[in-house]
Amino acid sequence: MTEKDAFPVKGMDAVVFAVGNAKQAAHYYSTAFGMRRTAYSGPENGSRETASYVLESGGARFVFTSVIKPSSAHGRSLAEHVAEHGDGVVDLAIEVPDARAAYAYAVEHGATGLEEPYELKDQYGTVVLAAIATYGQTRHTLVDRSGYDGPYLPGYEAAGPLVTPPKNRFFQAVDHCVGNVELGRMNEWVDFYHRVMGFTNMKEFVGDDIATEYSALMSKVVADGTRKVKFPLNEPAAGKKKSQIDEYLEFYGGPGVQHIALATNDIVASVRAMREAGVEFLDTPDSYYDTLGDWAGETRVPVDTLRELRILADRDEDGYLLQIFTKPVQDRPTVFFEMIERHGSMGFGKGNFKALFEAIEREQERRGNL
Ligand code: TYF
Ligand code: FE
Repeated sequence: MTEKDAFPVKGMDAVVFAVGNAKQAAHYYSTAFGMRRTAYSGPENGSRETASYVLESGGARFVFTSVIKPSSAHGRSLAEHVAEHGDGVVDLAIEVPDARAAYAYAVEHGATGLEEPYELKDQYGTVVLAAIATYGQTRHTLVDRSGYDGPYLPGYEAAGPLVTPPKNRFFQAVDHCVGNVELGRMNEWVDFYHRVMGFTNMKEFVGDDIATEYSALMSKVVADGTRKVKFPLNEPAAGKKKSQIDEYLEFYGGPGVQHIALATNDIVASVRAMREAGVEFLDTPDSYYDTLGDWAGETRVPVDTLRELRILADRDEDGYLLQIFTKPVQDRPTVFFEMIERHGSMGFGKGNFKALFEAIEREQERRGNL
């Protein structure tokens, strides 16, 4: 970290989803992703307009909100978000030590302010929040919860798990959150995070060499100084086939969050449990595993187990990682998840792009979108 970080962040605060039916989404993420509900806000405790379920897995926090009966601009805009984009991410909320300072810095450096700094208070204390716009209709709420000791935010009540949680959690943190933006606009958004949040590039990027060979995407990764918040940004690349990013943009109705990567300590146990619970993962051809050992080398998991579960492996000069991608988790071919187990590598699985993108294209073809 530099001596004086212009835009200090503590980490991801929450990934907030607007969905058609938060009650059922919360159940899915409880059973299929092993998450436990920790807080709730709805008509039973004074929120007439929206119902929100807060689910956690270690340090990762997801919030699922749906509109019960729109009665304010807030409710109408949430309902519109779901109508336009389907279930999706409305907010990548970032925890900061000082939300007022963070907001002032961001707006001074060109961010669009959506919510001026404001306070929420209840018996557990005070939270300071502010919000700025990012790509599409996605926002970053800046959250200072240092003066608060409650279940999530003032207005929420503590609530227990919806199902018996698994003995071992499936993941313990959000590793990175990926945005898809329009053709030709990736660099603008990279600049946005540099300017507005003082983020810097991580070394992994996917240029047009890879993009055209695999007909997929171009990608750069920005991160805060401590590398706790990592945001890859994709734009479509024109190749032989329709880019997977174009398919997303078409069905999401514009830019938005493409995937959330979840850090796990035991990808084998987690993927087994998630498969058993009905989560669908992208398939990888057997041939991938025939040569995997030659270039990825030894990992803690035998190749036969990686093959059985269709887990990918990649290695760079710092170490290796194991990863796997779910299929889209709603009917629209939009948002999906990644499970990632890192052993030294700070990369994003570049060595797997060919196998991965071919798998994604097989799915695109099945949907008739290629
Ligand atoms: O976050 C990343 O950049 C990696 C690579 O559709 C990736 O997970 C990029 C695009 C994609 C799936 C994975
Ligand atoms: Fe990823």
